[in-house]
Amino acid sequence: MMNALTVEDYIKLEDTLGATTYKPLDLVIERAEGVWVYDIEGNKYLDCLSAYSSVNQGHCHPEIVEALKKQADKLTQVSRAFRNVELPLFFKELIEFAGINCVLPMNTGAEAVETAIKLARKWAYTVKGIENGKAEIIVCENNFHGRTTTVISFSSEPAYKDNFTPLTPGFKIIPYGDIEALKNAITPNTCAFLVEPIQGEGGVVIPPEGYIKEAQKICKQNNVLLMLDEIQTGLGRTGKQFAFQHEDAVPDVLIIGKSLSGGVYPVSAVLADKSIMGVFKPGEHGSTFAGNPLACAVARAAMKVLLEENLAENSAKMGAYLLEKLQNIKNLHIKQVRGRGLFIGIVLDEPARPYCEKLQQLGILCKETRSTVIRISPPLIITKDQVDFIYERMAQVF
Ligand code: IF1
Repeated sequence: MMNALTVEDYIKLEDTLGATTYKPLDLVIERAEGVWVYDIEGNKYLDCLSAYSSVNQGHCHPEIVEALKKQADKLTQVSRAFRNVELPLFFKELIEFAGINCVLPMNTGAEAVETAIKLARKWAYTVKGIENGKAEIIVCENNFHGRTTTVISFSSEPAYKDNFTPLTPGFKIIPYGDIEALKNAITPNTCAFLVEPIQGEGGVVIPPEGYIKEAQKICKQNNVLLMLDEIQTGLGRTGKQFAFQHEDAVPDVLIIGKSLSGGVYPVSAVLADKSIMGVFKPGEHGSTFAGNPLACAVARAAMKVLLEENLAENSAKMGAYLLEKLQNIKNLHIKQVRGRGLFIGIVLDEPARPYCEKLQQLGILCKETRSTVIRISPPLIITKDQVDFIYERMAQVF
């Protein structure tokens, strides 16, 4: 009988056999439930990353796992060459959930962003009347929309795009949160403005009040599609079902993923009014696993949990409570503590990694972003006592 593998054994295996595209904290997790994850040494941690906001409903939510198991015993995948019972029901429930009347299902967030880019370009040429090949999409500095080649083409982060040339043309980068810059960047060839309502990877950057509403107005005036990437901010994370609801601004194209499946299965989607989505004709876009019955069953359960457990509301309440407590921590290295709902960033004037490593020793898992920001985004099911658990350890470390 082989001896049980140690943490070092697992790390060595992973690092020698796998491509080194990550620098993870050195703990080996073997199970998780709710806000808690457990490593192979029996240590217990409160997850303040929520797998990059893909387990807003908490790890292994019983209702979502149950939906996966039941569907897995019945029908997992048939491709879109045929129809299935789950897909139209998923469409119906997602449209009711988001309030936008047409859905194109995909698998990962990046695929949904790519889909939105193709949608905007086809709309540019066949509806707006832009000369073919000339469509421009405006994006923001410090954006993060995924890792595929076209998407990294408009990243402002050298590490994400250097050495992956030649890049995809047709994108213009403007400063985030700057309405004048948006106005000045629009040309007759502009077909869309793609933006995160709050920049996640960029360091939980919250734009000035009214930015999205203003952007919507300018886009409407110039016949430009407002495309919101809510893959990370959506599904209750910022204290509303979608971050755009903080400003009563509705996007022309909404891009979601991550917690759309509660972290149980890759599910993403693009929503747009039929007058826009209608530009896609049969055979022009697709994906083997997109909209498969297993994905649909899981996503339906994940949305049901968000609604039944009022998780957006809990995110708003617990987020405000945690933000207020964190803002009272006195430490000369803390430049700012900002956030909306349970989407919080502690901005330091020095590397955040050592703080994350100290927090790990105290039973808190969080991840630095942009090297000096500690992102705090626990599952939205978190209780007041668990928020106190986070705060006490944060205060201890600082
Ligand atoms: C990694 C970041 C977070 C996203 C937004 C699209 C996507 C993401 C706003 C693409 C994905 C993930 C990707 C993951 C780490 C994580 C991340 F640090 F990279 F930026 F969350 F902040 N739009 N974000 O946040 O969705 O294709 O991954 O399903 O690549 O390391 P995906």
